[in-house]
Amino acid sequence: MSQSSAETDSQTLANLSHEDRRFDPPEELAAHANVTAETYEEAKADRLAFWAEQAERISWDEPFTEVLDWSNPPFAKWYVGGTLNAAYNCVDRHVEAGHGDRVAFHWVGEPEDDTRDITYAELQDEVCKAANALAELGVGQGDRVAIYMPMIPETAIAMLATVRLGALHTVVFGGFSSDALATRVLDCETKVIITSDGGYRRGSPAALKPAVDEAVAKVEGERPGLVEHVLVVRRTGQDVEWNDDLDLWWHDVVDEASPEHTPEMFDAENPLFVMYTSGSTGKPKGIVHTTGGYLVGTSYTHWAVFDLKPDTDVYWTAADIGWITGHSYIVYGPLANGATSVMYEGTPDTPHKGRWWEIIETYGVTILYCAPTAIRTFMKWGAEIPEKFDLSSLRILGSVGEPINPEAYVWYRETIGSSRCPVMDTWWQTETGMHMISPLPGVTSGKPGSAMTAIPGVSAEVVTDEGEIVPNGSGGYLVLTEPWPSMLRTLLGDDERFKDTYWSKYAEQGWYFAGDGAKKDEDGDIWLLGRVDDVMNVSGHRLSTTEIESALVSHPKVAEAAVVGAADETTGQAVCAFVILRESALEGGEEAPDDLIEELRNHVRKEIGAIAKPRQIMIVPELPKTRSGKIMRRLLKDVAENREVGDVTTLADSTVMDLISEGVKGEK
Ligand code: 6R9
Repeated sequence: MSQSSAETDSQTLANLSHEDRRFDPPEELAAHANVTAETYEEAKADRLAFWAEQAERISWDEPFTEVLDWSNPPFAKWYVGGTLNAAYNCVDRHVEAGHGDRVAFHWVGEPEDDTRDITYAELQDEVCKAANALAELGVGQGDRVAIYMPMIPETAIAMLATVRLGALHTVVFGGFSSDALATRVLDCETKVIITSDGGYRRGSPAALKPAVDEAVAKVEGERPGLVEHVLVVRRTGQDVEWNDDLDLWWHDVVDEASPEHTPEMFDAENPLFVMYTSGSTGKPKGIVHTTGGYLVGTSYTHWAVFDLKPDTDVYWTAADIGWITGHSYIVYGPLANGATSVMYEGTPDTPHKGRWWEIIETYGVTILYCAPTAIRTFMKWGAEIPEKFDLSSLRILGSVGEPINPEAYVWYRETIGSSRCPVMDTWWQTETGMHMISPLPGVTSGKPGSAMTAIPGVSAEVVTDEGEIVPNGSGGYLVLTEPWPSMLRTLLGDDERFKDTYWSKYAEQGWYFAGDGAKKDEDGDIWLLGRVDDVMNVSGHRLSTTEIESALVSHPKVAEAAVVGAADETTGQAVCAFVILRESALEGGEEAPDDLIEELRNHVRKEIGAIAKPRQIMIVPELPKTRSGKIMRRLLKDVAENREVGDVTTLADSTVMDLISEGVKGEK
């Protein structure tokens, strides 16, 4: 690291260490926690023995003979020789154990009173029927199935049916464009697409099938005959175009199929699914996960980090299945653990802004897991909305996707968690498959804004550019120093890019490069600072977008903030901030007065230092976000640098950029 960035790091670190709020685990929770402090020591003493022990939560047909084969790094093999079936582990075995009547999903459709409770026994029937239907369509081991669906039970059923056959799914977020779908179908070579006529969003049916038709036409142009069948679930009842050569109604083929299906057992390393994530450049990366290690990793972390008690907890990941969070913590982790979950189809403000809290009250949700972007939105709407509901069933809160700003953390804990529920800030990635850095609810004294330490069995470090481990109180890059069971195995069809992207920077040390900036505070706890490519360089000082955003969000009038570095003639880059005000701050009138902007600029100066004071602050109504709630700073940078806005295909809502560009033009 350069001299100047080191100085900036110590300056900002000094600022971070002003965060002296600490939240101890609730006594009652700690007394009965699934994981205690000793587990860290045990796992450290013998990491592989620890992961061998965790594998016992999974049902194996053939036992594995070796925990990890790392003879050809970075290509890992976990649970060598073991055989299992993922769907059997998530469904059938719970029925066999006498839990057939337990609810697997309390499904909540967006239209009010459109709900469905699905027990494990019912789920087993549905998955078996779908597996029989897919097998009939020619799907077998190694084949790929694309799933482009709203948040309905059939999405999880389709995933489980696919993997039951040893085939792979690639779930494409229903908000993505037909282009994004076509690219993934081509790259993944999927022979079947499972979709629906549409789903409910913001109070009305939103079509999905037309995007599939467009994607299929595009794919046909490049790879005629690649897609053999399109299976369509009827959800909204809206009209759809029908292609007799390809299209089949789910209810025609699945409902007719037999609910008996004997699962075949597959090798632990049989690929389970491909999930695409956007790289900073080039085409999306197809992250490949395999069966045994992924199931062990997701079920262990779901049990440990959320202290899951399957008999009594009602668990809710309020996220989309089209994001890795949905794969690991709506589908595989919770089902492998035999948990009862909520699955919600719609948006948080339909038909009213208290919808989430109403769901928690209705189902007695005990564990809530969501993204900081949602929390900041709720802060913007005001505490009086959740305060109208009974949230006393909640006992643990989770956060994922971005660093959670200390103010959002405290608001979440106090307003949603009645100052009682610990907040699990979970750092992980599509690539890691499972939680990697997180507090544990019965062990850790939480610090708002810090993801704390690697969980038992995981080894993370913060290192310099040159690969030196930084001392406490310093920043650098986050690396994972040992392999873990649910690690990605490769990028689909591109071993070289896999090695280059993750393993080449610290090839000598054999570390996995996560692409995130991080700091260790004086206690050695880890603070995530955002993607490395989001780091700005202002007059030679390296500044983190996350810290400036947190400083802005700590101002009482600010709900959300996104910071980018825009080209600047004198300073190289300059700090540009896009800010959404809280509803209460807008009450005085529509326009944001100049003195408010000045107040915010000075607030950042006071919180972090003069170097971080934004050159420009733009008040906007919305921010561009991906399906997982990550702000697409690249697009804001285009606005800040007065450029044509780039590719918006991975935005959850592609119209947002028009709103922002309009607003900003109006302001100048
Ligand atoms: C699960 C997920 C991965 C990137 C990751 C990091 C950011 C996720 C975070 C976090 C700070 C957390 N990220 N969780 N940053 N604190 N608790 O989000 O996967 O979509 O692949 O994104 O998200 O930058 O590198 P994915």
